[in-house]
Amino acid sequence: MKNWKQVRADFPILDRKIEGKPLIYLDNAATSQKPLQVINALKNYYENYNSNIHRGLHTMSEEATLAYEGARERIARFIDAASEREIIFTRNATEAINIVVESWGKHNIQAGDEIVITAMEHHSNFVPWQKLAEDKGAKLVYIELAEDGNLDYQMAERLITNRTKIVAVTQMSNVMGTVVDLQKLGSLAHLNGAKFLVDGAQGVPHLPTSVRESDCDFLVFSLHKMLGPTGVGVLYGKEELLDLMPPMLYGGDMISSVTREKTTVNELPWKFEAGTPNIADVIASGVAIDYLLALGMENVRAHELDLTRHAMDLMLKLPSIKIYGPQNPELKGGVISFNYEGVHPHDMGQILNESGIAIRAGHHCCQPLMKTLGVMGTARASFYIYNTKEEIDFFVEALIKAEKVLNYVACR
Ligand code: 7TS
Repeated sequence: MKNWKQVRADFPILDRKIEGKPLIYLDNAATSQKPLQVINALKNYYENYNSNIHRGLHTMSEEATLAYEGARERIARFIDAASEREIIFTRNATEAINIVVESWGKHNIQAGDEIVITAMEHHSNFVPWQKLAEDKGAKLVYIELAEDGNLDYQMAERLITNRTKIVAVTQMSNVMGTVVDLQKLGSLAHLNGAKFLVDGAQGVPHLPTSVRESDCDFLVFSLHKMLGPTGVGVLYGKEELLDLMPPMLYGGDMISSVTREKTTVNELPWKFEAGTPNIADVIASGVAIDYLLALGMENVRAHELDLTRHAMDLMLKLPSIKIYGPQNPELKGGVISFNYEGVHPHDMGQILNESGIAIRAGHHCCQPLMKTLGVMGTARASFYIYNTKEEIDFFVEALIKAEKVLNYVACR
């Protein structure tokens, strides 16, 4: 058994008060909080060895290069990549998807081809593909949700065909927490000669993830959702694919030699990392990965499942709250989207904030999914390693209180 109370002590922000009440942070799907270890790594870099990487021969530059490349190695290990050459640092998951669209999609998708996504994609794994499809005369095809809130895998079997060039799906819905069967979709993609991209922005921070097990061709995620700083994302790609893809940005650091006549592109992974990268934040991201590795992702998943079971148990007893997506906690991550009948989710968010509870309300960058669900938006609570059952009890009590206030307003 992990000591989760001890974990909490590593997060100074959790001592904060909001509206005079202890902060209960349930907006982890938007971004996670950062432990002292990560905050200190940033401070240590700027206080002790701030320098540019890959170029200086001086001690500090060597230290910074080692720490930066060390973070890459740890990330490769964390997602079970075959080599750190397959790990490209980007600004966030969104930029990583755009690199695939720009550098792989533009050269491999033609008129009449099909791009398969799901009805629950975040705009980041939707808008770039929609634009590419428009530009190329290709077709976007959607795997819809089944009655039970899961993906309709029978439909996936029908939709993924030899016209499909890529299947691009989220590992976990940022709205409903729905966990996707990657092995199933990946093998359908590969059986039909298509590539397989996984948007791991919500999955990688919360679930054990192995790129070799899911056999995905690309995986993208953002470190700020997994204890790291903002400004660092990852594009994982199979080496043989990345090797064939042209760089997206040209300039310093992505070259191996330049003459007036010709530039030779650097090898992987640096050919995709033009210019001075986000050195401090990448180094601190390596520390975030260490933190998660020390906890063990199986334990992280088990803790969140425990919290989700508890929350679903209590919330399903509230008659006027509707919960979207799978109702079985075993099939979802620690993300619960709900609405109180007749109440705008923003009002719900505001009332909860008065009790010190931070949730997100709105469309969660999933407008097409909102349309499918027939709502303008939802209120969303999302959990992470430092949340406790006591916080969930408090949250559900606040929901009950909110219900009374809203009922009173509704009846007047
Ligand atoms: N994909 C998914 C599934 C996401 O949930 C998000 C961010 C992204 C991509 C984009 O990540 P970024 O780091 O590039 O911005 N999701 C959310 C959210 O649910 N609330 O705020 C951000």
